Amino acid sequence: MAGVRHERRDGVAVLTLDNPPVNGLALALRASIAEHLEADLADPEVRAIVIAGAGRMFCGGADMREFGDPTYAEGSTLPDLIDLIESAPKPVIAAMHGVAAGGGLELALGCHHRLAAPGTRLGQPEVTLGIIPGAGGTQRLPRLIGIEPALDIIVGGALIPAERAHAQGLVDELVDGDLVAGAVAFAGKVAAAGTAPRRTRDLDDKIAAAKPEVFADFRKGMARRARGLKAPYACVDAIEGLLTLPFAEALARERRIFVECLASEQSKALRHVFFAERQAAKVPDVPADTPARSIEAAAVIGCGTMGGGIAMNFANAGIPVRVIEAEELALARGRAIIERNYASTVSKGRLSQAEMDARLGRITGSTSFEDAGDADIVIEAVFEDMALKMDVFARLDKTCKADAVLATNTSTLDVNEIAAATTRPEAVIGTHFFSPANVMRLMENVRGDKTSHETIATVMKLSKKIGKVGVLVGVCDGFVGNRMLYAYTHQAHSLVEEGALPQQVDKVIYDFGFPMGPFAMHDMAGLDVGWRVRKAHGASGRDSVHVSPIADRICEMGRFGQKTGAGWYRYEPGNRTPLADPEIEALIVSVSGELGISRREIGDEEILERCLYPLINEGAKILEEGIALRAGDIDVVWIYGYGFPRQHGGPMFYAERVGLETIHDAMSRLYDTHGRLLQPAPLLARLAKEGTGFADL
Ligand code: 3H9
Repeated sequence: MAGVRHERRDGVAVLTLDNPPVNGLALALRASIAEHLEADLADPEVRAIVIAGAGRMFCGGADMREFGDPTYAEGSTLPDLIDLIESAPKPVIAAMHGVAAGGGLELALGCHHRLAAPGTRLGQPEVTLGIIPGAGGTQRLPRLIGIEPALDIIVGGALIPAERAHAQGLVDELVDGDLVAGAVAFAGKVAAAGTAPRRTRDLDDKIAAAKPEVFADFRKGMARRARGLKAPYACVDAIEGLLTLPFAEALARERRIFVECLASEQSKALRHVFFAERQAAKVPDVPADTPARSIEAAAVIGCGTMGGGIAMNFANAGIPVRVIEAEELALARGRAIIERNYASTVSKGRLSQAEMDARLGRITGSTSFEDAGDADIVIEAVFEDMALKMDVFARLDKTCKADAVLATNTSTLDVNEIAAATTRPEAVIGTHFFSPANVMRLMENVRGDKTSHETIATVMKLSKKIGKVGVLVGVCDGFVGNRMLYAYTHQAHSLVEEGALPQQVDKVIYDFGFPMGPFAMHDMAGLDVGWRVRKAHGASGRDSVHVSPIADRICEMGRFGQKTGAGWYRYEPGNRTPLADPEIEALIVSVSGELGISRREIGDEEILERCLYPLINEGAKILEEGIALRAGDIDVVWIYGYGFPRQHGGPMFYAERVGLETIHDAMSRLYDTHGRLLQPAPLLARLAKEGTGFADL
């Protein structure tokens, strides 16, 4: 039961928040804090109060599990509790460790002083959940640190280290060693000084000189980052109340905006993503206590763009990694790319030179497979060719230590076939990274028929350790992500054959919230990749996702996208902006003619449906086949691997918002007109009929 642990030390009451896993401020915890606080304030033996957190952290904010409750915003609220703390006549001190986030930080802002253990991370991440700080954060944080730094924290949503928070004036002191003992001593001193409590709501020195234009300027600067999102603007609106309204009114306005955001579709979607991401880490038949191997050293086979990016992930996480290439020249080329990547981060001020050197120092190269022998995990990232991969795995089988994990970065090939090249298929797993592998957060971990629980547990744990979001999927052509991508891009190509132009399709998808449309994406990734996949499938006719006559013709012209300066679009030298190309438009019209299609006007709504519904339909098949464990896993794959707009919650969540019946009806119509590839998934048909959803499965 959520509650407060209460003790008394040297006349100082210590209230320790205790509500695992993150001391979320649930109703029961709020009530318990208020009850103890009132008793301590009434007790003449108590000189001061310290609020601390049990377990791993001070407090992760409001208990989001309560947000679904329609009565959440009513009754005894966190703002009421914080007002009680701030109004207290005795000093109240927050002693923070681990994390102080959201409502947790707001609780601390209401205290009269804030202490933190070094390394504590603090912030207002509400915006990432589609809401704003709703317990005074927008009014108290700027009073402590100034408007611009507060805008950065509240609108940015990232947690900042206590050291920076200390420099900004958010944290009064950093406490080395025993935090609570330090806080009790601090509280004793403040009480002995007998000065009036320092209430954040009364501070105005950091905001007195602020100019109202600061908000308009900030809004202008955030347009790109906040595209399609409502909460970042709501945050700025709420903070703006600081300069126009008395404290109590500004607080009431903040509350109204918070409640409005909480009820919004965007917030529901973003909260779904938060929980889906955490759920994805759990594999029902591989319990949390499954022994996982510790990864102290890694090796990557292949130092191309993918291999180099994968190696950087290990180096960034402090794990030494050996990169193995067939030739010195390739190794040197790969290393130069890695160095360039790090140097670019340093030049942007996001990494120190010393840290870059340390990371580079963890990456060593070799041209001998034997040098992968002592690695705890080896990730193969060679060319996408089954014979080559099988050869690599057969060699790894001979050279790697007995308990090593042997992973493949294949994006489409059969992991079972690759595993069969070894004598230890239980140690073989897919770890599908997304390009650029040092940036994209998704790791699609592919479980083969014989992959052991220990191997799965090791790789899922590793994903988190190297800052990735790991999702476990099963074997099929393209796994979850690329299989759905085929359905999506095939429709995009069909639309162009039927009458649309690439720039029209791309605009619709961009406006929906993707970072770019399918054609700009192809040009960025390189058209030769898809061309090779299509050739490998050797499909013909129009009844396969692996047929695209226009794309083939563009490749035959030597236009492979950005890297050759032309693809579906043309590019000016040194510029990555896609420009519509009359030559391609003429080619499209001519191929349509060759296919016997009379081109027609295609509306934006049809484009969106034709691109998204078949993608969702494929997701339903994947779910039914058990390739993905949960609909939420598919959402996570598409958000972190393909840029599906987070504010729509991922394709499967979005489908439920649109209505499965609507999607099923549209798919049935498309199937009647366009044939086999668009046949509604049986699961979609069943759920639409039952009126239930993917989340109910
Ligand atoms: C808010 O505060 C609103 C206020 O402004 C106004 C109110 C009036 N509630 O991430 P992890 C669960 S909004 C409930 O793996 P880590 C999570 O689902 C909130 N549950 O740990 C998982 O459960 P399970 C603003 C929560 O150590 C478990 O805890 N706060 C909450 O890597 C472990 O999570 C935020 O936005 C919660 N608030 O990271 C912070 N938070 O084990 C959200 C987590 O069953 N939380 N859980 O899967 C985080 O960013 C990270 O969890 C945190 C710890 C950094 C705290």
